[in-house]
Amino acid sequence: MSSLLQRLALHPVGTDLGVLEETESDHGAGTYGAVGARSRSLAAQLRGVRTSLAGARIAFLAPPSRGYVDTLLGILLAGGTAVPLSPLHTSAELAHVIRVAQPEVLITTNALADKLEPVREGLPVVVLDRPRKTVFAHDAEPNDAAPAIMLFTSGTTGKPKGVVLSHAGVAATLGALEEAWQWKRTDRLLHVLPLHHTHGVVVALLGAFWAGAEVRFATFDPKTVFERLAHSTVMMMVPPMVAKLVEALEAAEPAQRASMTAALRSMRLFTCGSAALPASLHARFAAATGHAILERYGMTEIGMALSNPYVGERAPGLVGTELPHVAIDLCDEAGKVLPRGEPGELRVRSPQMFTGYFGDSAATAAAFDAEGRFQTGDVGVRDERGYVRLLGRASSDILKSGGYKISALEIEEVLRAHPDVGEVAVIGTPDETWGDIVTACIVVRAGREAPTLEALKEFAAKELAPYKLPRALRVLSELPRNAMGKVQKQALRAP
Ligand code: MLC
Ligand code: AMP
Repeated sequence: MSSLLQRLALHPVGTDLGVLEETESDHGAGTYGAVGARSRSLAAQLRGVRTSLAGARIAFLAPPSRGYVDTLLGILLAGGTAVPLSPLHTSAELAHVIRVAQPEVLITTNALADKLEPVREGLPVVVLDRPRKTVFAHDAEPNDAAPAIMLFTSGTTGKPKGVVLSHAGVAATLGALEEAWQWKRTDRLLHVLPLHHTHGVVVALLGAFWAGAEVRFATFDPKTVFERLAHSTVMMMVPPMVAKLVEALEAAEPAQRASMTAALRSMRLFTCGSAALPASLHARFAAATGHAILERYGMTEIGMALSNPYVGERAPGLVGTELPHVAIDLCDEAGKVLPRGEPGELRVRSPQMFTGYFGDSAATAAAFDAEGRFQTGDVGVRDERGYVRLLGRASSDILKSGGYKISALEIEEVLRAHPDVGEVAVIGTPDETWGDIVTACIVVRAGREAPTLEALKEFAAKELAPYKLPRALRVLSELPRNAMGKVQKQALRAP
């Protein structure tokens, strides 16, 4: 059995509860034992659908819930590769993931079954809340090298690619974070992140399970968060969440504010990552709550790489130093390691490293340099203590908005089909709260009128998840191009 499964299966059966849904408070059905039993029953059923699941991808669409957790763990126990799908995604996006991942089976809930129907392509669908035939089977024995999870993240080349993480890779991430952040079985995680990206799935959810801690899901909104924090010890955020919590605190009347901050007394750790947390926001959060946020840096492909210390200075605007067993060089374009203080690209070696982009060995090979280091495309600089400050990304085609990585090219491809759009370039306009604001720069098609932002959004919403839609529109007479005809995005981004 892989070290990941051994660790997840270790928790005593009666350990209080794996997972609570937003509306639930009954603990009985949520012990690790109960989650384990339901996962094993699902795993057995999956092996009834297809005898050998070793290496098979199993895609699943479920809201943050026990059903999600049972399914994720069930797939891992059955020896399959879990491919989480997002309820935020359109049919076109789900179809893309299914086309790339080539799953053998789909799993969903009654409520979401209709969403999968148009994209299921004749694949068998297991519906979680319908009665199932129990099939007896032994646990499969995935080893450490076996693929565990496939997560989709945008490449510079357009549509998202499937990042494959092995059991060993995931276990390395969870082990490093347990050590660095002092995860304990007594922790209670308030989980507010989406469950189709590494932050929500690996760092937060599996991070808690690795420690045998409790997880409570909630939809992110400040009111709910302050209510739930009173029962929590750990919360993980992306920068816009920090901004919204700070705004809510600063806007509250003194008495109300006192009760909001009193709710934070049980908290031992707030972390933030996935996008840059402005130093000013770090300071405002600390002033309003007394908590210094621990900012860390990672990437789907490499896992978690840099972190501010749990004990020691959590420096605003910096992402800290290497997590255990991670090695990072700051390099020039040729891969030469630069002296401390000079900005360079972060290149990474890590036991957490992904095993490849599924079905795309050329992209996998291109992601590593001649020394075998993963090229992140992120540029940073180290201070005298070794803490890294991130300065931006090498590519203008990769945006980070709301903590989501977004491919400008994927949005351009969709907008180009709008009848009023002649040419289009999508850029990120810097914003304190959102990181990048997705901005469509268009040249109107000859003989047509300029579309409104709303019209473009409505058009694009048929193909793209809400978080990828343009939030700003600039209508230009032409796009700046170089002699080769390539659009100069840096020129468009200049104020
Ligand atoms: C929302 N709004 C935005 C926006 N999203 N404005 C600009 N840019 C955006 N991206 C604004 C709009 O005004 C919108 O109104 C209003 O907010 C409410 O929209 P919403 O859709 O209800 O927002 P909300 O659901 O609250 O979403 C915010 C969020 C979400 C922070 C909860 O973005 C989120 O969950 N982000 C997490 C992403 C994540 O997990 N990334 C991890 C990747 S892994 P209107 O009128 O426009 O609708 C990774 C590796 C690592 O990166 O290191 O972790
Ligand atoms: P993803 O492809 O969704 O895994 O996103 C990974 C990217 O998120 C990294 O390459 C960085 O650009 C960005 N990122 C993650 N954490 C931070 C952080 N703390 N500060 C700035 N950028 C970050």
